[in-house]
Amino acid sequence: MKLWLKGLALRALRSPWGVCGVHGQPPPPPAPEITATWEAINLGRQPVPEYFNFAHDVLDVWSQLEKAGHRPSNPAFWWVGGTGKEIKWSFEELGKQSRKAANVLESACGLQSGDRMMVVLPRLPEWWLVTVACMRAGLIMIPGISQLTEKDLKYRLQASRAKSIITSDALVPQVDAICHDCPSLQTKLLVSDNSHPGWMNFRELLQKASSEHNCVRTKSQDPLSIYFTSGTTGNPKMVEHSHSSYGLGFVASGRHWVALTESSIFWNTTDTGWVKAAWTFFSAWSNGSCVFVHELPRVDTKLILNTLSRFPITSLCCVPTLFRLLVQEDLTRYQFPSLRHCVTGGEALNPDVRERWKSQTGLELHEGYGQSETVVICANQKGMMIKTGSMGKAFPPYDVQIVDDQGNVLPPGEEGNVAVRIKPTRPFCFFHHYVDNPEKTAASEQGDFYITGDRAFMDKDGYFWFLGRSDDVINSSSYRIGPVEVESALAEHPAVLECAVVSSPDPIRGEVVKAFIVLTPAYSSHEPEALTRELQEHVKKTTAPYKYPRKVEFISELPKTVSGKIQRGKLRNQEWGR
Ligand SMILES: *[C@@H]1O[C@H](CO)[C@@H](O)[C@H](O)[C@H]1NC(C)=O
Ligand SMILES: *[C@@H]1O[C@H](CO)[C@@H](O)[C@H](O)[C@H]1NC(C)=O
Ligand SMILES: CC(=O)N[C@H]1CO[C@H](CO)[C@@H](O)[C@@H]1O
Repeated sequence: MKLWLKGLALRALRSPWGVCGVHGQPPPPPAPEITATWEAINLGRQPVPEYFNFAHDVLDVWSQLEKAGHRPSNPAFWWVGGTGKEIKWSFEELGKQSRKAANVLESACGLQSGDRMMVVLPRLPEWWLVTVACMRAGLIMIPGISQLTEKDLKYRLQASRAKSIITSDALVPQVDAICHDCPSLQTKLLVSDNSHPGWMNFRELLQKASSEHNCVRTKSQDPLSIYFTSGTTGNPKMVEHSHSSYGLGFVASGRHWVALTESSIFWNTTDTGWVKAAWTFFSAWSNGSCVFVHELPRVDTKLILNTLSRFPITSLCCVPTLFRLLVQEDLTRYQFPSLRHCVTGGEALNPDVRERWKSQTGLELHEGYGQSETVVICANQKGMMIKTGSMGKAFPPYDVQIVDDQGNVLPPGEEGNVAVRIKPTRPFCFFHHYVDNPEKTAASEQGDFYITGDRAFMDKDGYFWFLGRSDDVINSSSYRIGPVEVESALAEHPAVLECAVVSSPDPIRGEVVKAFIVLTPAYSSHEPEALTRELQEHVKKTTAPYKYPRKVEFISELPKTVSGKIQRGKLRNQEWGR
């Protein structure tokens, strides 16, 4: 029996029971005792162990706890397909399947610890298996969305020098078209019931693979994953996270923001390719919760609401734009008998959405904030007083401040950069660096802080108020206007289904506020000029008058990312003819 966890200094895990639960050994310590240690590490109260691997040190531990009856009979993973087919795995089954998957990656694909692998799959159970298998085999996983174009794929494969890619039918033609230009790519794995020449069939290989596998012994700081994150200029950057940053960085937020317990069933509707998809299972599985997934072939509000009422889902996370669509439905026609706790993040939550969700379901919406480079750094924790429109307070152990461009801390009420203190000690849950890009890494730091690139202010009670990405803030006659405030004001008007606010050129003021608005059906045939004036007056009354949109355009749909976030940059470029 390997005692890798020696370095963890965990009384619980250092017991002879260890992590392997050998027959005849004393019973494992109670689960909360073990998870409390993980939380203590997350909070910086205990040192990060030298070696850490989430598959081995968390999932396999839960497998043992489950066997010992220290966990309710919930599945660990519950998948519902578009046709209604269901898959449920216990931690033990997840362990077995992911060990087989690790053997496929090592034997059939010849991948070795430290190799990089691109994983581009829709919400199929294999995504979770391959993710865990990469940890077991020590492979560095590079997630991507299924909507990637040939150009995107080529850039990502070349920049990352990935040795293998696993994807589904949809992307086969694109990969085949560019793989000759990607010399590092040695194997292509397909998750499908069909076969394609030049591709290995993952499902067939998985069936035949052995379920015996020795987890690679990874150091806490070894790379776990690389995420491509797009800025507004230049090529996407590669954000590298380590085994401990993600594996131990979500314990506390899972407990206190998502309020998960071992009997929770947590559904996060966001796409797997979206960079932070893994957040969900790190927070859920570290507390022994169940990860619920619906294949959701398309965004369908009725399907989402039906799923919430049919399945015993206790905890829900959707992006704010999706909650905005859900509250347009008549929610009184549905009952969500198990739902207890709802969270949101990824973009700003407009106050009216929170109020409408709450009045119709009786449930609070807890907003959290973080980015691909970090973990959750601000949140409205369970039980905290929520101020409508604020993204909550700094989440422990992070020292989040508003700083100027030189890294000086600004007083409450002043707008500045959202920043996290990284000196003298860089929080271990932060990204390591931008791969192959030391200039970018250096540019993200100012003084003692990591600069997120978002603008906000903090009030005297320590609550943060998001204004927008730095590039999204509008500078009109030297007045600084955050798009989010204007959007939230507009959103309160019954004519507005969705909206996005960006800067638009103006000969006198340099820039002015422009609103792109999608109307609710009841208003879609209103006279546009009268409606524009009505909306402008509404904003002047709701927020400071200088923020009103001088330009308004009604459109049928807003540009969005696959994860449903509004792409203001696209609209802004269109305005400025870029
Ligand atoms: C839900 O998933 C999205 C992206 O996949 C992620 O950004 C978000 O943090 C997740 N939410 C939680 C509570 O884990
Ligand atoms: C805002 O625009 C004015 C000119 O209209 C300029 O002088 C000022 O530097 C700009 N401020 C910022 C923060 O870009
Ligand atoms: C098994 C376990 O550790 N459960 C914990 C999950 O998180 C809650 C807090 O949200 C703890 O109270 C439980 O002990």
